[in-house]
Amino acid sequence: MRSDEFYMTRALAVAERGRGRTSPNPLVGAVLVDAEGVVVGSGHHAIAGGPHAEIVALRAAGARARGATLFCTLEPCAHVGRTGPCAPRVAEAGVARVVVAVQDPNPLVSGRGTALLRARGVAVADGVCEAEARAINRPFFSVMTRRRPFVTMKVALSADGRISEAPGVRTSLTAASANRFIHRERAEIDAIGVGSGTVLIDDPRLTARGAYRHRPLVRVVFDTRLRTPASAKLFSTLDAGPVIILTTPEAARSAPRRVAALTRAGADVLEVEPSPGAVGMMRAGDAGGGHVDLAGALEQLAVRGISSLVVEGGPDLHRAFWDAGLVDRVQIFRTPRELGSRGPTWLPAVAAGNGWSAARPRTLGVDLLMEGYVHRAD
Ligand code: AOF
Ligand code: ZN
Repeated sequence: MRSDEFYMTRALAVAERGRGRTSPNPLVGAVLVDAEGVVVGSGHHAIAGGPHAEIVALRAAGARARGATLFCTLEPCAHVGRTGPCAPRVAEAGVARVVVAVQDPNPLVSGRGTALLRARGVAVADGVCEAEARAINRPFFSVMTRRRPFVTMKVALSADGRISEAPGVRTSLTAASANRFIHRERAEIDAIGVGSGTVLIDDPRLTARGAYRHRPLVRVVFDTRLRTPASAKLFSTLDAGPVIILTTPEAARSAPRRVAALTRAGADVLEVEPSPGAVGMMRAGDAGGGHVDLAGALEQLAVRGISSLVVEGGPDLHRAFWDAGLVDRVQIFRTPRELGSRGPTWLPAVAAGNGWSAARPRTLGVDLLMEGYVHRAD
């Protein structure tokens, strides 16, 4: 038999087969290995609500599970949800030892799965490849421990650090290769967010094109002033996924006809009550209309099953998310084009790399992707 890390790495690769299909549930992989080190069964969680990875692996192994070691990228569950619980099934199958990468952050499980296994006489080791196991499930951990989606802030910048030719002018910067990458990512995330300014200027569809997407993609407009027009392209692509307009109770009260028009167009208009002392108020600028409490908005999105959100802009929305400390990952697409001094710049400190760690840049055709995680204590 090889090292625990060797088989766990394999289980992590197996878990990846579910990518894009399991949300809001986690990616999970399981591998059963006999005393000689032969893999006798493996399985992954293929779709939310479907059988858990451990059960798929146990079924594949049949009687050969007896005396085997189970490598599991997430602690086996101990609760009855849509399926489960898995931990008793693992014990009943005669598995001798269970190696777990990371404890399940789900409060229904968290520690109970491994405790149950130990109580039934199964040897348990945990923390094997823990960092990797957390990394494949950042959205799931985010929702379970912080009750909000994992947030990526994405932007395209010109060589001279501008976001457009001039304020309010639609400017597309990235070339074909980066665009393919962006659409592949869109195929995996749960939701895309933009400010109402971006809808007015760009009229984007915010769909995943040229990449297979398994589920509807939720499009979210942060719209304090209810400026989104009912004629927006977002509403002609409702078959790609629902559109949520996040606004304030105040704006909804003062513009009932706009709410009605947006609802008729197919929007789900969601009023976010500003919580006392809320962080992440998005200012509506000089036109008035109050604030959207971003933290409260994210909580509402999590309740709707959204575990990952990519915030595409514009700069006011980016600034509000950043200042509220609600960004987890930064993605900057650097393009070779120069836009000149009429073009607005983007959060200068973030563009300079403050507050986050950029990994080695990745080349995507003529463009460069700088991506990294935000420094945070939690
Ligand atoms: C999964 N797949 O392979 C494992 C999970 O909604 P349920 O009943 O499927 O339960 C989901 C919970 O089960 C999930 O939050 C996690 O805590 C635990 N483990 N879930 O979807 C799996 N092993
Ligand atoms: Zn389970």
